[in-house]
Amino acid sequence: MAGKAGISRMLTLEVTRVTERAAILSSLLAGRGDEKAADQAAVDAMRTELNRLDVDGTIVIGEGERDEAPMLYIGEKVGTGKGPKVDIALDPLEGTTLCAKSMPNSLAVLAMAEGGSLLHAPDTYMDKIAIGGGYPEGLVDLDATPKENITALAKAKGVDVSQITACILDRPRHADLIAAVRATGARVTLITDGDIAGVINTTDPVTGIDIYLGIGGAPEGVLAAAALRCTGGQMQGRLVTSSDEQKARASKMGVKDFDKKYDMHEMASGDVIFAATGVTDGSMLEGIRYVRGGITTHTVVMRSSRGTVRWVKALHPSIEPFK
Ligand code: VTB
Repeated sequence: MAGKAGISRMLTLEVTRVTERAAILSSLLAGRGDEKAADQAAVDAMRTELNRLDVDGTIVIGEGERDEAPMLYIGEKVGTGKGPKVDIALDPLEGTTLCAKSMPNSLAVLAMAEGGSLLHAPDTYMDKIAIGGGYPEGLVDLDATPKENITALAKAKGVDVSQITACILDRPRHADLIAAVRATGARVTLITDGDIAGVINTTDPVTGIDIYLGIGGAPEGVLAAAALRCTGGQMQGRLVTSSDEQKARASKMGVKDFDKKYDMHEMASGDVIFAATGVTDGSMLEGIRYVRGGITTHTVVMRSSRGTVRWVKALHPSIEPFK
């Protein structure tokens, strides 16, 4: 049955299967110190599964541009071609280093949306700000100072600033940002990688994260926006293009205004399905477990048109895919 906005809800389960397979196959390489191999396993699995789906899919956020990524490159057609036209954004293994080192929070991630509804983001950086649901629209803003944002958030949450936790990628480029947030009295949780999870964490009170701030990958920004479209919350992003070469990449993707501040609704519009399966254990999801009788996966899959968030725990009796 096609939903009002045109993307079948039946695809929710199909998309789950795709991230499950990518997570299982990359988990075989978790903790073995080889990022490339772990990533490749996820890419291969994701591509194989995507090509079994009855969709006319185009990769809009993928492993890179055609000349640098042999598989799941931007513009690659996937699926049998028989179904609806869909845009696909993916990160087969978000946090390759985390997986290779068997550290928490590596995920297999995919978003599928009606054709033409995901921002074609270049492989550059993006400055991001995100908060969870239930706050007045426009409460925080990418152009406001950390102090303004944190103070407004504490007031709206009804707590002292010292009770606010900001999640930031631990990078030298964020030294001033981290200092400014700490100077407000708020707490900073630093992450080494994985800012898709960092953004999504703002939507889940158990994580203790109230706000995500800072510069990470632009593709990861679009994937996070797709997730927030489903869960509720607010996010803004702005591309960071520091060289002519990066500007040229952005232009090639159709970006006209390099300084544009994108709202999450502009990064992911229309009907969106988002799925993430844990590879290693994380703040949101359990990682892959090898148990008696098979392999367990833990996936969150959500759909924007209704705002349904499903947590899917699956037992796969064998590593072989079901034909
Ligand atoms: C983030 C993070 C990723 O890249 O987007 C980050 O979410 C940004 O790039 O997991 P730098 O590492 O250059 O700061 C990752 O760490 C890796 O894709």
